[in-house]
Amino acid sequence: MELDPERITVIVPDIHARMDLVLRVLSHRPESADRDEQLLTLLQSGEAQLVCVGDYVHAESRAYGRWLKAFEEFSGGYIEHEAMDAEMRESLGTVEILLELKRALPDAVHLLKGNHENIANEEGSGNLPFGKFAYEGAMVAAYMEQFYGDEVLEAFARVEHLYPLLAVGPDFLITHAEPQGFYSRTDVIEYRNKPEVVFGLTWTPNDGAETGSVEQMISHYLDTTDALHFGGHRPVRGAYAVRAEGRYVQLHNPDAQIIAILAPERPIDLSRDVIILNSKGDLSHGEASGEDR
Ligand SMILES: [Mn+2]
Repeated sequence: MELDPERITVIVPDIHARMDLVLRVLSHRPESADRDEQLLTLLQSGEAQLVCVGDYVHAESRAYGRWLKAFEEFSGGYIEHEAMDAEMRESLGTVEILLELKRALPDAVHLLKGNHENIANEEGSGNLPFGKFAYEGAMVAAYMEQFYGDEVLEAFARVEHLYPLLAVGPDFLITHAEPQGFYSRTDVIEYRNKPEVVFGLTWTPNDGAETGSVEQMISHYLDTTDALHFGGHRPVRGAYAVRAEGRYVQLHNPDAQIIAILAPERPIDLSRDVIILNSKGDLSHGEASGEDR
């Protein structure tokens, strides 16, 4: 997906069913804008564009206790389903907000695919079944089948398969995960027939990328060598972490609300452009910690 080089770009990492994060982003007033307006207004006027890096569903560790209760409900065939209802309200509510935005502002809102965009919990097409705190993938697929039916489940899955994998800006790239290898323009455009491209841009663990993959991606897609590649996927402790010799920027801190705002024709400066909207503790800006948890 080619981004508009003349708009402000707002990058939102892994949302994981945090509806409040989406609302806070939309009401944020970017300092780099020409006018003091909320992002939503700037999206409507065509001055800004929003890129979400994927992973819209599944509350993470903040809902650990609820996942354990929901697993008991799942094991009992959802005769009781209070905990899972709460989880699904947040997950489906987040996707509903994002898709309403996409439908209203198709040129200004871009939703990339993450590894959690796999409602059917399938293995194949670059997807793997998901389970971290419980059997989230299986639990969600069963819930969808039982309470919404196959038709809704299949339609939801079709939308997920259509989410793009890569956004190309003037001096930056955005994917869900660090590129595991190098994927050419043709590979990415033909990703629906190339599961290895889907997998390689959504699942890469820390230290799982081939040496030089980010640098190759940047030099293939962009004219400038002074560019960065942004992604989410693996949690970081500070505001962001850098890998791949400083070229790959990881934004996802599950305990905070962190975005990046890149203005056109202004060199990227992470200490200024990574914005902490909200955090529980005192996050030192720019502290890098690429540790997985
Ligand atoms: Mn992910």
